[in-house]
Amino acid sequence: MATERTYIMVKPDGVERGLVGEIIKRFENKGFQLIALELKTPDQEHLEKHYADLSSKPFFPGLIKYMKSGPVVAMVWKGKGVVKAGRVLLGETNPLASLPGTIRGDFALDVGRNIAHGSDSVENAEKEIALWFPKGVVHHDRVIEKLIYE
Ligand code: DAT
Ligand code: MG
Repeated sequence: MATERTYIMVKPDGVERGLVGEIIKRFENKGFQLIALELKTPDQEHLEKHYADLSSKPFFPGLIKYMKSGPVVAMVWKGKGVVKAGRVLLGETNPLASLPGTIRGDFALDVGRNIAHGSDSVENAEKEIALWFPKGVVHHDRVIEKLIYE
């Protein structure tokens, strides 16, 4: 059974625009398993930890302000190749460079309002999951597993 996990987050603009269901639907349709989900209002310190690798970037203060502007939907998804596949479902960082059919390609225009986050490596995914879900995730063996994996 696939054990790879990724951290996916609908950002405040995605929540405000009512795109939570749309984003969840795309991960469900693909066959990935939802193993954690919570609506959260992270504080400055938490967001600075999440985006620590970008702290020297000029857009960092604006990024943190935007991420604090409303609730986010924090999720963990599990499945074969889910980290890379999650990034493919999301599209490019810059929505204008994202193909139609991707989340950012279909629903966003500006890099600073790109609707959703997805971990960029297995290692970072595990770090982000530990940060956002310190109490852990749900462990459940789906009955449909053999219809999704050969
Ligand atoms: P991604 O979210 O695709 O992993 P990233 O980790 O490089 O991209 O950056 C995190 C977020 O920071 C990104 O989703 C939007 C914002 N961001 C990145 N580059 C930016 C830029 N040049 N101007 C404004 N915001 C930017
Ligand atoms: Mg990133």
